[in-house]
Amino acid sequence: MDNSPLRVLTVPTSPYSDQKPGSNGLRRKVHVFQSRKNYLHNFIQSIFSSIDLRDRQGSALVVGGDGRFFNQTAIEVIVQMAAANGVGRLIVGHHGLMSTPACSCVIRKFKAIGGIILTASHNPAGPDGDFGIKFNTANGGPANDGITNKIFQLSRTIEEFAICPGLRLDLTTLGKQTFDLENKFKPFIVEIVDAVESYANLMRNIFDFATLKELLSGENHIKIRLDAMHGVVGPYVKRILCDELGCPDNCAVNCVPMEDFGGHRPDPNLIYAADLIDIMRDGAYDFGAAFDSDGDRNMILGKHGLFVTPSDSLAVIADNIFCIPYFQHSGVRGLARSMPTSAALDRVAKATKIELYETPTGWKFFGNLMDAGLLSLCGEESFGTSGDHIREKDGLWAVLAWLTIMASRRQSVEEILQYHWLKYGRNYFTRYDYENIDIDAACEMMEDVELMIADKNFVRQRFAVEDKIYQVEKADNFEYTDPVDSSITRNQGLRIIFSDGSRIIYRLGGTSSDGATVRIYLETYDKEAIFQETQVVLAPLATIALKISQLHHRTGRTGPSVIT
Ligand code: G16
Repeated sequence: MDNSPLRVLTVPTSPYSDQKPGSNGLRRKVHVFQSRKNYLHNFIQSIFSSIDLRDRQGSALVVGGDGRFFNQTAIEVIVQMAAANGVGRLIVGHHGLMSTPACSCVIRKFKAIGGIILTASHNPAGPDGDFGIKFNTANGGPANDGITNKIFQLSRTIEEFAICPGLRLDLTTLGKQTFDLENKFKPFIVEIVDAVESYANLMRNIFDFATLKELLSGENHIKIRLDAMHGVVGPYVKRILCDELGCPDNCAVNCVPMEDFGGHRPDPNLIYAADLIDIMRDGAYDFGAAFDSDGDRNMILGKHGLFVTPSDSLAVIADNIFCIPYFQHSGVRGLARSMPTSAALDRVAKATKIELYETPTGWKFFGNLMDAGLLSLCGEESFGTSGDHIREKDGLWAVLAWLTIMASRRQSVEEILQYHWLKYGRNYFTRYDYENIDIDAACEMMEDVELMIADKNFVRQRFAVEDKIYQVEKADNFEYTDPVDSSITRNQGLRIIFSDGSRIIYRLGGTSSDGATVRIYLETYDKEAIFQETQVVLAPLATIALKISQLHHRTGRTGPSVIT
């Protein structure tokens, strides 16, 4: 065996102009990473270069991914580049796998300077699918705009990258591996960790596992069904729900992570998790949930596949927050939702006199509030919910929160939801997604709508559909001033708010790798009529939204690709 120190090379490269991270990281088709020379290397070098060399040396960095196609290849490159870029120690998930919430947990546990998470989240995978790279900072949360802009600027001028091509890592064995590098005094250390155990430990300190065990496997236990959609969260579900809380093995399906997620899109919503809803329809299960590929998103279902909108789920957790032991100890400092998320949470905040924050879409905005001790629970309409135990959204945490509430209230999902609507009224909410739209057409639509709503006569304008009349009270392009550092984030979605509180919001999605995604968010509130059909209630607003935007006419589409 050759024990000579590994060589560190500096390799010349040419920059790309399109490595700007979106809502959460850089997401591109796999073939872009494979076919464009050094596309991966350039972005990874830009991440390392964005961290001061003194901060890199001697400190730890976490690496893991959702196991999708290209995960292993990328990890090999990242390890070789981390060694060459002076990173003191790497903490890598066993087999290269780590869910996004676990990564946040591990960054915080090891006091790392940050983490690189390989995932394109709910986007499809495989050789024809997507790959993605996220960079999280020392607080465990997604890098803020200042940092991602710096990475983007570096990627546009990069001339070389450093790599240690001879470094070979064994991802299958837990524990430390050390490597001697040429011209370096200290060895480079890689530690392969059991992220599932670190995460399970955190959950044991947040929830009362004895209560949950009674609910899930005691004498009068409920029946649940969890769909990991072949993403990375499967082993976490198995270890916590089955091994520890006593759920039967067959309650957790699609728990083996696969490179192509079994050919399905790992997106926990009414369209892509339709199998779970179908199976639950006959009433055999009391509770159901699905997760996305990296385990940060969740969809909550009650008996017969009753769908709990993420906005309602957040409001219900907020209203019952003291059922959760963690919050009994820590107290609740503040609640937050992203702007497009329904105002159901606002009603709970008002009633409980807890401060509420409305942030732009993207989990990174919550992190600042949490670090400043202002925020305890937050969520987004895009199936994200979490507390301040980490700095990411956390799918399995949301499931354990719901199960804790069910155990504490001794009620079903349906009873809990109905009680909530009776108490607060109901915020009907839906989202229309138009995927893979021509980028120019989408931008033109947004520009035209912005011009239209900026007209001083737009406010007070009335829109009538059948017997419904809506009068505009306010219209703007949402802008956020961070209460902690006063940074301003502009252009976060066009809002039309009517006098009865109903809203139409237009926003361009920031997570697609192909064309543009136009999202239209519709919301209306009813204090009394809480049992209506969401799509029926919101149909007039949808008509108005399409009339204002002329979206179908502009794009030739006849309807959304996904309705949530
Ligand atoms: C990411 C962010 C979320 C955000 C979502 C929005 O989700 O982490 O905070 O709500 O994007 O997506 P879009 O910009 O397409 O509407 P994920 O789960 O894809 O990382």
